[in-house]
Amino acid sequence: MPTIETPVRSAIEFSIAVLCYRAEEEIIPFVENLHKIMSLFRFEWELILVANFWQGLNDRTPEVCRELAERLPNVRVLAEPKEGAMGWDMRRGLSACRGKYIGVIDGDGQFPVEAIFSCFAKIKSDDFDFVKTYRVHRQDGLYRTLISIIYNWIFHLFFCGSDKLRDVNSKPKIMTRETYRKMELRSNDWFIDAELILNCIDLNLRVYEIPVEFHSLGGRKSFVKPGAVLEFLKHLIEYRYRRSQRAGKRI
Ligand SMILES: Nc1nc2c(ncn2[C@@H]2O[C@H](COP(=O)(O)OP(=O)(O)OP(=O)(O)O)[C@@H](O)[C@H]2O)c(=O)[nH]1
Ligand SMILES: [Mg+2]
Repeated sequence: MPTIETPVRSAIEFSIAVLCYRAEEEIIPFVENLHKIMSLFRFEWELILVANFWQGLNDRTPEVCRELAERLPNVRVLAEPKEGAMGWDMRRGLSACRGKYIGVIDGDGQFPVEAIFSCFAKIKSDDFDFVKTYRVHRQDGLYRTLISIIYNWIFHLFFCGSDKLRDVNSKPKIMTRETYRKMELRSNDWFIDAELILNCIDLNLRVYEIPVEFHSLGGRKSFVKPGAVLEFLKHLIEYRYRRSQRAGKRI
């Protein structure tokens, strides 16, 4: 059974981590579609299915992902008991990526898989450090759009210079391995997306953004609660404090 410990076969050009949290069977069409398109590439690539789970919850996602990895080549599965929320999963997924270019996307189908290829083509052809999308059309309703507007507004208020970058939480996010290696990421929750962008700013990286359409959720209700904005605010204050501490040490 393919696991994350699979030894390195050869130089992998591109790895993409797919966040599959509690997706169960709904992850199948997304992965099959992504795999079909990736199979057209003539270089080495891999898909990392992040199927981490909360112990005690009845969640079939790990076994669904393992079945996918058994029948689809170049697919590996991360299925560990969760020690954190989305940020923890994202960091685990990115760290498992072995490619020269690495990235992450949600597996709930809200972002079109094609966006992965637009981002990958851009980072490769124009030598950027980090390429992400921003959502121009959202079909996920007023509630989520409003939360995102408040989220981004607070972010830009806190960090001058960040206003050149739109839509902190949009994915896919693709970067070079070298970029990821330089970053200092510690968030276990939704703040991870902001942390990635703040690292881009602090490290003065070359970032490019591509417009994307964001689809509705379909079956399930949004996982994002209004409290996420307060949690975000708390993390922003902490990040600013840490940043000033770092600057203080350098003087
Ligand atoms: N909510 C949640 N998502 C997680 C977690 N771990 C990983 N994820 C992944 O994070 C991705 C983004 O989460 P979503 O809840 O879809 O975030 P969103 O699209 O901004 O918001 P909604 O779709 O409205 O819930 C999903 O693809 C999940 O697989 C977790 O602990 N909680
Ligand atoms: Mg979603």
